[in-house]
Amino acid sequence: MTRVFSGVKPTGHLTLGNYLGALRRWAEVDQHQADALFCVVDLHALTVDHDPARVRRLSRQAATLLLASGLDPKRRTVFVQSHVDEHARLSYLLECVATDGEMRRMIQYKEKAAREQGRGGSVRLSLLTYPALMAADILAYDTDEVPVGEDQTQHVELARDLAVRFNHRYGHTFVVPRATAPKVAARVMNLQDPMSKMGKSDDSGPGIVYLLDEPEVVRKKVMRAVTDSGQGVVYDREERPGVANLLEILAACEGGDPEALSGAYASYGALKKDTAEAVVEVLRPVQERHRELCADPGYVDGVLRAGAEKAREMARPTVDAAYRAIGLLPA
Ligand code: AQP
Repeated sequence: MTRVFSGVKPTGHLTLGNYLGALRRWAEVDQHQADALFCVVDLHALTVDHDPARVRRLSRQAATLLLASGLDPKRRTVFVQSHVDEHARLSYLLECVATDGEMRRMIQYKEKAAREQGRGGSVRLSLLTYPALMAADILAYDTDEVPVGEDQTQHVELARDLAVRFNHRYGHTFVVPRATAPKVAARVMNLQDPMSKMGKSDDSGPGIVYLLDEPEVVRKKVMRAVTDSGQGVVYDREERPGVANLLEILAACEGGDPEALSGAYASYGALKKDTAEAVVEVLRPVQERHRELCADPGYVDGVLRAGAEKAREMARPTVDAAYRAIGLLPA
């Protein structure tokens, strides 16, 4: 059976981008077709300035939202990264295989480093090295497929390169993974700035739909989305990014094709109204389930404990094999 691994960072409240680009597909497709692990990758949240209490809160919220999105912990493994030591153990070995140059080429590093510097802050070393930790997250589980949004494909490519290099130098140890992206909504854009990704650690609130936004807030954000001054509803990602984004969101929510949908609308207003309602309807069951789960925090804790135990057992043999292969004396 195909092994799938994917994760979400507790760096902010989860967004519609996270849901359409990742969580929904994990719940509706991946967990049924594959032996899948889903992880709250909390160590990644420490790569930028953070408040410890907030990271703890967001980690629990992210785990709860994974379950609320439909991941079934009886069938698949849902856990928190820092509960399984194998990730950090393997990360160091992969740092010894990666090069400084390839880490510095990572787009997320360049963007986030520039953002930190722009705010007058300093750039943490872990922001540069975290793709090695992400590679460890993936490779520790003999992962075949990593379902991610478009923004993460470069990191999965790096994990592939590191696996191939390690296997070549030290003998076959890792499965070489590949990224898979959703057909639509692989990159949901910010409603106020359709040239930028809808990201959860972004500060521009009105352009970001959060999974836990009330229906009225969702409607307001979608109705105020930036479109453009062109005529008619046309699907063109380059020239009409705002309209294309709305069409993609609508298509992802209703299961259609953005280009075909564009023909059904004569005005931006009608498109926005239908998109807003479609988003509200997609989020409704997730929000209801989230409310139920919040009433029983012991259940979520139990799921995460059992998930970590299972994940540890799965990762240990591969990580131990990597320690032996690279030349470390067995304990
Ligand atoms: N806008 C998006 N469209 C489609 N997919 C997206 N994903 C994220 N944003 C979009 C996918 O969601 C999964 C989890 O994402 P993540 O937690 O690794 O990171 P993020 O949400 O991409 O992070 P932010 O908000 O940009 O800021 P940071 O990095 O600081 O948290 C991934 O599969 C991702 O592709």
